Amino acid sequence: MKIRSIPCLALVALAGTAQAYWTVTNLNPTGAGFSESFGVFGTQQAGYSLVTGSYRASLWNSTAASFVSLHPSGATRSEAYAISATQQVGFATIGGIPRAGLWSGAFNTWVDLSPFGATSSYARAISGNKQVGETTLAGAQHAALWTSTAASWVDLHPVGALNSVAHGISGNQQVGQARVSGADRASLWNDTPASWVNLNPAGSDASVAYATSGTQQVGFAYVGVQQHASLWAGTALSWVDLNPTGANQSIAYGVFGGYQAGYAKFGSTLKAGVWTGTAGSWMDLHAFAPAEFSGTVAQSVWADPNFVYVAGWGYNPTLLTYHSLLWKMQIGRKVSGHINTGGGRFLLTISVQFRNAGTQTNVGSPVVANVDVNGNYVAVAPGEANYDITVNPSGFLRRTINANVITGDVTTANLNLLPGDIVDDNVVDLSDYTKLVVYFNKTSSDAGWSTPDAEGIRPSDADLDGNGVVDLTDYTLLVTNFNAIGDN
Ligand SMILES: [Ca+2]
Ligand SMILES: [Ca+2]
Ligand SMILES: [Ca+2]
Repeated sequence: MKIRSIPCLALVALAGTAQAYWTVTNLNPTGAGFSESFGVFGTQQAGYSLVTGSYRASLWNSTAASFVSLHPSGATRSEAYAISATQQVGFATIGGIPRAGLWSGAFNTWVDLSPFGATSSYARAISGNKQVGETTLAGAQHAALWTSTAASWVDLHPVGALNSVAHGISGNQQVGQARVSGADRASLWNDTPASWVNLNPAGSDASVAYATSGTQQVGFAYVGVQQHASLWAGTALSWVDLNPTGANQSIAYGVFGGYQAGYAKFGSTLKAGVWTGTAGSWMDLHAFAPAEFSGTVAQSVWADPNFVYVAGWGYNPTLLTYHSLLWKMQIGRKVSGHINTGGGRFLLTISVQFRNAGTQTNVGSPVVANVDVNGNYVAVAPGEANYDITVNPSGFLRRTINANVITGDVTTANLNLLPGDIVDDNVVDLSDYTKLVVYFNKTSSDAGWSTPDAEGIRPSDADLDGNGVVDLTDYTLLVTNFNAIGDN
């Protein structure tokens, strides 16, 4: 993406009940006042960060600590809008003029793409060795196409348009907007001004296309007075309204591999989301963002056979800042549910082993799943088959349940765990009791709290409820489950 409207954001209470299979990473570099991501490709993200008083084009590799400044020498401001393989595009303001530019992963690789005489230019998307954006010459904003040098500049401006901008590119196809007959029209080109196609849906007052990938283009079109996220397949007639039920505004900024990314506004709350081709496919990504963000927007999407990556930003109303965010989802059938620890210690992660159903034959390695604050976990299955899943956390008896993902995800794989197995042999018996007695009244501030004894048992293992002391509560848990045997 590309055009950023400063939205009206409001506080919102997060639902917190969604299945947490998207992980979210805050990419804001340490010390940065603001940051946003506009592009994602592979594990890398492009955007900007406000660092030491200036906007700096930024490159990340999926963590805040990986931040690299692309800010060229002599620039007063720079932003990166898109990334493809090892290259990034955006602009840098040098000599008072915003100049379209191209990087190859470092600030000193900057290539100035601005045509001679342009009063401003911006590169907004990249595909292979081609870049698109816009230039302003003699006061007129024109869609632009480059092949990695300023001299390669091609003016894509359609005949008769007042102004035009190219926002996206995929291979030989460019998308954007052209102002025709007084309104912006979502636009499609194939490398030349004469190839211009008007994507504006019949009856819509205005529209913009922000991205293209393969045969799909996305953006928005006005439906009445509302902006609706939109999907096209090369023609105005192919237009699909992606606006989710209940949303009063939406825009799609990114498309890749059948996924569309953007936001929908519910009431006054902006929610990042992803679609797969229809309004009904809307997936709310806002629900997975940290609660500090009252609003979120997705700007770009990329996918490989294993993961879907979405880059964007969140607004923090307490700090009044925007932070660059990365959402990531592992592709595959998912098994999810609630972990009930039966009064035992809270588990931050759980190691889930998939087996062929009804057997003890493992399928693949254990999957380590995070457990959210509500005790919910999600594990991605190794395939689409009838599995059992088995877990055996330290201090608990083994639990094994069926999880058949042949026809779809399983969302009710609740794991009811029994604590008390201090000596980890899958039965709660006298040896566990003996250890509890030995370590009774030990606390986490005692020396040796986490030191294994001759049998490999630590005092902390006897702290069954994890509150930092071995006491009567732990004893009661053990007694409650005395003689219980774990699953196979
Ligand atoms: Ca165990
Ligand atoms: Ca035991
Ligand atoms: Ca305890």
